[in-house]
Order: sequence, then C-alpha cells, then structure tokens
Amino acid sequence: MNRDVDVVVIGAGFAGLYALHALREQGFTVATFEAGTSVGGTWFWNRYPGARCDVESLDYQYSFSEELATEWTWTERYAPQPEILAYAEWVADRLDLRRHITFETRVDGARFDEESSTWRVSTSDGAVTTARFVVTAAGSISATSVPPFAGAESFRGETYHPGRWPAEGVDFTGKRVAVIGVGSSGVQLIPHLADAAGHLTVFQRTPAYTVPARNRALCADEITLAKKNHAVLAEQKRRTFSGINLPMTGDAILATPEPKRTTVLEQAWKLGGNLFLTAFSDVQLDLDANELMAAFVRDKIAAVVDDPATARALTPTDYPIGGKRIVTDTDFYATFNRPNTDVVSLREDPIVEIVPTGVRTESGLHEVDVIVYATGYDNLTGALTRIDFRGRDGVSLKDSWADGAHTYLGLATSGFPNLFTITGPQSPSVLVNMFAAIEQHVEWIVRCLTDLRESGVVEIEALPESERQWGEQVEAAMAMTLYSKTNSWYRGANIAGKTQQALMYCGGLVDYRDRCDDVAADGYRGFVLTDAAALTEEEVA
Ligand code: N01
Repeated sequence: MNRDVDVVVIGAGFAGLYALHALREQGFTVATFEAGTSVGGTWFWNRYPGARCDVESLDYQYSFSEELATEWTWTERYAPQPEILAYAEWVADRLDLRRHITFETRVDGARFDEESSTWRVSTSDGAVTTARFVVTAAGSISATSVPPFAGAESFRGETYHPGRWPAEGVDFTGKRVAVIGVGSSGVQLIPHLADAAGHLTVFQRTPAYTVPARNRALCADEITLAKKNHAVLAEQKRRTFSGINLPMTGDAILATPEPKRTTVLEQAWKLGGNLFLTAFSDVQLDLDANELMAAFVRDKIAAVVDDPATARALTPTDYPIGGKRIVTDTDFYATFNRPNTDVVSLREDPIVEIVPTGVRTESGLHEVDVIVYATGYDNLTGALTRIDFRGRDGVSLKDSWADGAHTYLGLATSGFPNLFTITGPQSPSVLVNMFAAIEQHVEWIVRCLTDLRESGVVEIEALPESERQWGEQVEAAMAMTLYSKTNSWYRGANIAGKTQQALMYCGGLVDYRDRCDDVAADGYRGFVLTDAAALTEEEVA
C-alpha cells in the first residue's frame, strides 16, 4: 500500500486536527497518522482520575472558527479530560476530518529523498506514504518517561503512567499504591488514589508549589458573554504575551507595602489557578520578589497539613515559585491528613531499587500492589527524536540533535528540508496557551506552503546560521526569567543525559508571531528556497 499526498501530518491531537483542516481548506492533499484509536492526542492518552486542564476552558479551545466557538458549550471553569476529549471528537466530526486520518497507525520513520525533494514516510501498518512536506503534530508533552529504577522489571504488581492510562480505568479499591512524582500529573492523581486505595505512599523527590485550582461550574452569563464577544476576544488574544486575555498584571510586589501585599496575595489565592503568579509583576523576574510569594505559599501548606513533619516534607524551599511549571490542585495538601496517605522524601530516603513486592528506599521496603510512575515526559524533543527521521545524507534527527535541538524559529531544522514542527522545541509552545501556540504555528506553516506553491518552490530548508542566531535569542530570552535558575523539564534537566538548553522561547506569543510573520513577509529570510527547475538542474549536474 503506497500513498502519495502533498503533506503528511503526524498526530491527530489539537495541533494535527487544525493542521489537517487548514491545509485541506487550501487545497492540499493530506494524510494524517494517529497512533491512538481516535483523535485528541494528550487528552486521548491522559485518562487518569482527576485529569483536568489547568487553563480555563473558555481559553482552552480553538479560536479560528466562529462556528466552533459558538456551537460548543463548556460546563466548568477547568474542563475535565472526558469533556476535552469529547470536544476533540466533536471538532473532528464537525469539520469532517476523520476521513483523512489513519488511526492506530504510528509513524515509525521518514526519509528525505534529495533527488525528488520528497519525504517517504513509513508507518506501523507497513505502508509508505510519499509527501512533499511533513508537519509534525506529535505533542510537546507526549513522550512518556520512566526513569530506569534498578529492578523495575522484577515488580510483580501493576504499573501505570498517567500518559498511557488504560481506557477501561483501573480499580485501586483497597490496594496498596505507590505514586512516584508530584508534578502536575501526580498532584492531580493523588487525592483520587487516596480516596480509592487501601494505602497510598507518595514518593517525592522535589516538593511542588501548587495553588488551589478552585474549579467551579461556569455560569450561563459568562458563557453567553464569551460566545457573543468571541471574534473580538479571539483577535485580542492573538496579540497577547500568553495567548490568554489576562487581567492586567499587578504592581511590583517589592513596591507594595504591607498590609496591601498580603491582601493582594490572599485575593489571588482565593481566585485560584496558575494566574496566581501574575498577582504581582516582578515575581517571575526577581528572586527577592519571588521569595515573598513563595513564603506566602509555604505558610498556606503549613496551615493545611496537620502533621508538621509532613508539612515540612511537602514544602518547597530551594527553588523559586514558577521556576518549574506551577501546579494547580484540588485538595492535594489536605490528602496528607488522611490516615491512609504518607509521603516519603526521596532526598533523605532515596529509592534503592524496585523489588517484586514493592519499592525499597534506604530506610526499608514499602510493600505495594501498584506503582504509578508519574515521572513525566521527554518534553518537546522526545516525540520527534523517537521517530526515525532521516534528512540529508541519511543523518538522523536524533543524532543531529544529540548536542541539543537546533531550529530556526522552532519551526524547522537544518538538514531536514520540508519538515515543519508544531509547538516543538525553541518555540513558545507550552509557555503559552497551547491552542494559541498551535493556531499561530499552523497558520504560519499553511501560509508558507501556499506561498511556496504559488512561486513554484519545492524545497525549503533552514540555514544553520539562522538557527545559530535563533538559538542565541531563545537562550537570552530564558536567561531573563527565573526558569534559568531552576532545574526543570523546561531546560531538559529531567531526562538523564539530555542536553540542557532553553526548550521554549520565553519572549511571548505576540513577539514571536511578529518575528515569524516578518520572516515570511521578507521572502522566508533565513531559509534556502529551491524551485523545481533548480532541482532538476542540480540532478543533471
Ligand atoms: O511530569 P513532571 P508531569 N525519582 O515532569 C519526579 C503538563 N500537565 O507528568 O521534580 C523520583 O512535571 C519529578 O521529580 P523532580 C504540565 O505542563 C498538565 O507531572 O524531577 N522522582 C516530578 O515530581 C506539566 O508540567 C496538566 O525532582 C522522579 C515528577 O516525577 C507537564 O505536563 C496535567 C524521578 C515529574 O513531574 C508534565 O507533568 C498533567 C526519579 N528518578 C500534566 N524522575 C494540567 O493541565 C522524575 N521524578 C493540569
């Protein structure tokens, strides 16, 4: 079975769905491959109890279509996973996308043929699809990671990762359960596991700063207002830093005297959600300012957790709040007041090995029936390097990025012509509203392919010098923030052996959008464009 299309799109999450739709609208033939049995990407795989978005539902949706925005109605401030998945399914049907998606089919590899300037894409069904262009929509946080704990394969119980949760659910009733990891996934899961399990042991290496989500039902008025003003709000959103129409950030905390400082923090805490960080303007830029907000959160932990030793264990002290991705929760700290829930601080009592009956730390054996590895992902690059991309001279993407991902604008990488990435490394990606990031990338790529078609260009490739300059700008932008002062997945620090680098562009969505548009308006400055005639001449020569 061989196919021939203009564009292969990898993945049918929200990025892939929009790419497929927008490319098709411009008359391109598209084949989309999806490993899952249906659409939804992240929200297809992350079916763990408590999974819920931490961006408000009225923002966490497509904005490109008036119909989609007005016909769909969210029910809660933060949508739960089943509702987001239902939205993805509904969009796929509403836009009639399924007929161009091949499900249960993984892209194993893709090889660039320099003579014809096309990609040959190999899929798990044994087929090869030839396409002029490949657009990856494989997810920023999708390549699951489980650290290589000694003895892990000997464990006789059940094991799970939140990002590959069984569709039929898991029965934890009465079981002894271990969770390793307290990032966004672990923090969401833990209260639900504690409800069901006989006993829950949380293995925590770095305590998280988490803010109450304060989820609630949306009221009819706010839904009506959002729908009525959709077009204006969508346009405003495109020109924001974060892809969200935020209220104005507050004053500088360092310039705000008491008691006003605490009053503002209390108000923001009551409002809940990760916008807590924007209560003051200097918290993400200045360590002294940050410490004032961090101290406020530490006091909140001490006020909720009854046992002082447990409270101390759960309290982050050695990195700035927001330096790692801020977590939002429902009843996370209160869960540790339950008699069936303990925390083990791995910094004082590290995991030595996994044994058939449980987790052995230095202090002894914790016998469990189930281990949940909430240990995160090989973010931004993993989903791409796990596909065997072969560019010029057969060089693999994995090798090309062995010393760090190098891209031009986070959209393309030298040595791999006609390959575009949606929300990949060195773009704003996970630092902004994913829908805003996806729409900006898809619209830029579709405009690019349309321009190339009109001018007879068959090959586009990023110049190494453009990448070098972009890489410097990405590093410089992160150096201005506290992300550069924290070990986190934002810099690839969570994966052993991964080159540490700024994985996201921190300059904000609107600045990034203007830079990308400027490059396009300037004839795709920084790329080499080759037209069909030149390609034929090269072949003859
Ligand atoms: O993964 P993480 P996640 N031994 O990498 C620990 C998004 N998301 O799946 O901090 C022991 O954040 C690790 O410890 P440490 C969101 O962007 C959003 O939770 O490295 N522990 C950490 O505690 C998020 O940031 C939503 O010391 C080990 C945890 O595992 C991103 O996805 C929901 C370890 C991993 O935390 C990833 O979140 C879920 C080891 N060897 C996810 N290795 C919402 O929208 C790792 N850990 C709400």
